[in-house]
Amino acid sequence: RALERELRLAFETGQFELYYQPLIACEGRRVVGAEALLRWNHPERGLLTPAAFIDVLAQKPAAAAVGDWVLRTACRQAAVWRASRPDFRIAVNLFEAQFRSGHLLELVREVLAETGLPPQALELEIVETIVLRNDPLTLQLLDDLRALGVGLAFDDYGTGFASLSLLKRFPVTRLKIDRSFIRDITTDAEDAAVVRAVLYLGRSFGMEVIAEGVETEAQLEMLCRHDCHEVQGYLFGRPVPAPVFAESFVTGG
Ligand code: G
Ligand code: G
Ligand code: MN
Ligand code: NA
Repeated sequence: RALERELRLAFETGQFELYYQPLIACEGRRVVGAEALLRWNHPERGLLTPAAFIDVLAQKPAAAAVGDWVLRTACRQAAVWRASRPDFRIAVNLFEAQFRSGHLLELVREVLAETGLPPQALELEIVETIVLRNDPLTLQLLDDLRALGVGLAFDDYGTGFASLSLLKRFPVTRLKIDRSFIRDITTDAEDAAVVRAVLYLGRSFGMEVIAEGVETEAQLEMLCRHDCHEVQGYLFGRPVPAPVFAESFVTGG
């Protein structure tokens, strides 16, 4: 398809860019890291968010190359920022294609060695479709990644079909509550119940929990009151280019 060829060309000519959004600890309301998020500087259509291309890209073999570039670029950036913020963590989204590439473990090892980033400073975000395949190689790979010491976060948690038993079998270290549950948390009793249940689940399994899409003080207050560990959302900052992020959250501010 046309979009596929365009995506490949875009990657080869450097039209992809990473934006960074702050991750904030409820305790002390400190910036503890960033999530790297892909953007496409399209020559005609301007800046595109993943909504415009990620589903097509994810299905193509090129996703592995793009994902590997995201991982390497984000880790290099994090290594720079850790010079002024020693505890800084970088969260990177993985494509399923990277799990099938056969070199993900080696790549992560190599990127950590090359950047000097300690493994606990890297968190890989996976969506449940990756684990729902129940593929023994994927399970093994997740175990191996975890054994390296990198964090593994379950992204968009609560939106899919991930059964509770998956949490028992996968070495996940963090749950990211999907923003659809956060939006009405202060007015919708059922959403609030879901969020409290995920927080309880996280605690029971020894996992940390981060809430996405936090836009108001009221949402923040409620999440922190229920011992949510971290939050992410427009209340603290939108995804921005690296220099802007550095100015607001690393060297400046
Ligand atoms: O940046 P934005 O909030 O619009 O991201 C939308 C979705 O696109 C996110 O939920 C995320 O899962 C996905 N996404 C963004 N950047 C990347 C990336 O680098 N790799 C993968 N696999 N997904 C990404
Ligand atoms: O990987 P994931 O799909 O979770 O990426 C986070 C997505 O959520 C990105 O597309 C980002 O732009 C979006 N996002 C982050 N914070 C907020 C927020 O406070 N409100 C809304 N509506 N979207 C957000
Ligand atoms: Mn994510
Ligand atoms: Na998400």
